[in-house]
Amino acid sequence: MEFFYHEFRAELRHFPDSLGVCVPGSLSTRIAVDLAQIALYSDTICLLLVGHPFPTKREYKHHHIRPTDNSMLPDPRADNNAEPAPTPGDALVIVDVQNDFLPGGPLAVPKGDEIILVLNRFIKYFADLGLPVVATRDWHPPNHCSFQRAGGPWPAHCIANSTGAEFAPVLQLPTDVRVVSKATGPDRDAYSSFSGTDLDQFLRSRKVSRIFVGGLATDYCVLNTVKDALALGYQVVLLRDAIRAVDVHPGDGARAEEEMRGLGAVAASAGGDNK
Ligand code: VGL
Ligand code: ZN
Repeated sequence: MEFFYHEFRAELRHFPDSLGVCVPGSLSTRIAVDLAQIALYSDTICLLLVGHPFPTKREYKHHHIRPTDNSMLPDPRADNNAEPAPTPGDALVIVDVQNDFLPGGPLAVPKGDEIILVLNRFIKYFADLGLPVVATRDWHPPNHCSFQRAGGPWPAHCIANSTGAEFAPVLQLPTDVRVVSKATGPDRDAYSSFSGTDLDQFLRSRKVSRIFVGGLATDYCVLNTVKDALALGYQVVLLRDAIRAVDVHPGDGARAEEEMRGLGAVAASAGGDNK
């Protein structure tokens, strides 16, 4: 049971009303997401994977789900831990939720897969209100300057049109999602989704003044996207449950969050009611 609730703690906190999805961190994401898609419809898969069917809402209520790391706790510094409700003028910006950045990929962000279901909830929320949903993607040529083989810091990742560059299959993007590709030329990297793209233009054309940001990775593309957004005059809501850090240096993610908040980003936790 311990194992079960550890594996499902994010889902249990965010989706007590829905069926669970199995994404055990120990499996490669490519396998896990396929299973997850099936598991959306089948308690049997949960049973096979974790030895226990997904609990019903009633069972959930009788258990105390304890978060195992601080990032899952409501942030006492936030004015209001429930996420601000999206309204006209808001857009959802999902940063680089691509296979190569997920567990099993060459540049895997630890626990990156945990954000997908949280993002799906936000996607539905925004789509139902007719508000813009943007998905950005790293979209590199094979000889991109950020790759180690070209003298850069990273293993090759997100090569344009490869499977690794595809959005996570479980991410339920709306049909009218605005896809923004970045760092598409060999000579420049772009950690910010505004860098060398038409994202600012698009948001302005849709009269957006505030963006809700989630995705990967907290300490690189999320950080730089948020910094540019604030500099461009957008308000930013940082979805703390929907970001994960690479943490090349331990604490990078926490420092990035601190920096974004210091610059004016409002941090919101979807799980503010968790005890
Ligand atoms: C990213 C490292 C290299 C990111 C992109 O999306 O955060 N990180 N390229
Ligand atoms: Zn990259």
